[in-house]
Amino acid sequence: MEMFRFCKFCLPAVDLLRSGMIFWRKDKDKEAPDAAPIVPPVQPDRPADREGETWVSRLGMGLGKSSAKLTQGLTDLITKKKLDQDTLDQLEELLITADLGPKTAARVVSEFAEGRFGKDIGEDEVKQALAETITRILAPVAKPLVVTKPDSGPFVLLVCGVNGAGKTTTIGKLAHRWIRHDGHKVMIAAGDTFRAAAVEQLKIWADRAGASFMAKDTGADAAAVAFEAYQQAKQAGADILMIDTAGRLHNKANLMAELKKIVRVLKKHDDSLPHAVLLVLDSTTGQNAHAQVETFKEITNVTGLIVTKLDGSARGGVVVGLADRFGLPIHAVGVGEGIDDLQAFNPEDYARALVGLKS
Ligand SMILES: Nc1nc2c(ncn2[C@@H]2O[C@H](COP(=O)(O)OP(=O)(O)O)[C@@H](O)[C@H]2O)c(=O)[nH]1
Ligand SMILES: [Mg+2]
Repeated sequence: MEMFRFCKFCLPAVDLLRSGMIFWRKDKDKEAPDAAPIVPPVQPDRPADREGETWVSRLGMGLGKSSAKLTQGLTDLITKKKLDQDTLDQLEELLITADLGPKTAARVVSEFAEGRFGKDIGEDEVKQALAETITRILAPVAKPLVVTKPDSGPFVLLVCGVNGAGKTTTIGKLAHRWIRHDGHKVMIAAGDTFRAAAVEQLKIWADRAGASFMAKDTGADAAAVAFEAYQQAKQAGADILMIDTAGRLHNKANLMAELKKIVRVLKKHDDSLPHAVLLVLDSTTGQNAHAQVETFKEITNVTGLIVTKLDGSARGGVVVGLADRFGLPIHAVGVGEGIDDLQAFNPEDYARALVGLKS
């Protein structure tokens, strides 16, 4: 089977950053009734006050809340000249409160202490060293999403995550990237069939991005949507098919059954489907993101993560813990509600922003 690569995704993230191509770069009766779709206003051009902003500066501003805690803590902590056990213990606690989680905090502290114990240390040196250690943890998971279209049909991505994580928004951003920047033909399928508002919201994003859209009636079988969407996407010669899903985590049994059925039904078309299963995580949920990864890994073969809302999160440290614990690729990060606010994950920039260092 001949495959072709969407080569833009294979370029190193640094080149893409430089070139501006930053990206690769209810339970039924318990669910709230339909509300108006939550779709932020279109931003055709960036407002003037955002001109010249780089993603690092946006990330820095967002992570400012995370790093403020950490940097103030470091300033208070590094009062002694020599690095002793007491300082290391306090540093570990500080990293835990910065959402790295106990295991990762212990790892960071032990790597940091190596070769430095009993020696003179200054605040800036501590920040530099922490940034380097955190970069080492993040580097292996910073992997672009490589989309390879098989001859037999579109590349299929299943997008999962709990309600409110940012699935629908992320699908819109991905479609925009692939269509406007890379010229691909994209179809989006509304697998979150529970609420009419969810379908409507996805349709607005599809229109905005210029993607074709496939939906059935509210309450339709999500697996049937996926099955038919694949047929339609294939017929239409689409390069990429993205399938949105519901995220009713409080009814795990239903969620599990629904996602498993979508996968099973897709495999009737082709055993290699879906080609990627993206788990979207809201960074503001902090340590709860760990439980979400565990749950979705149990349900389905998660192939990569997209972490959202890093533009305003005080809990950016959670990304380090996730990388350390699960080792799942982090394909991109969400840094805003706009269509362009999806960026490649750069480990060094992230680590430096987190500890409050300018890039
Ligand atoms: N600030 C910010 N808001 C986001 C981001 N991604 C999504 N959102 C917002 O989070 C809310 C839930 O997003 P939605 O895509 O509907 O989540 P879904 O339930 O998983 O489909 C919406 O108000 C989005 O605008 C992000 O990266 N940054
Ligand atoms: Mg949604």
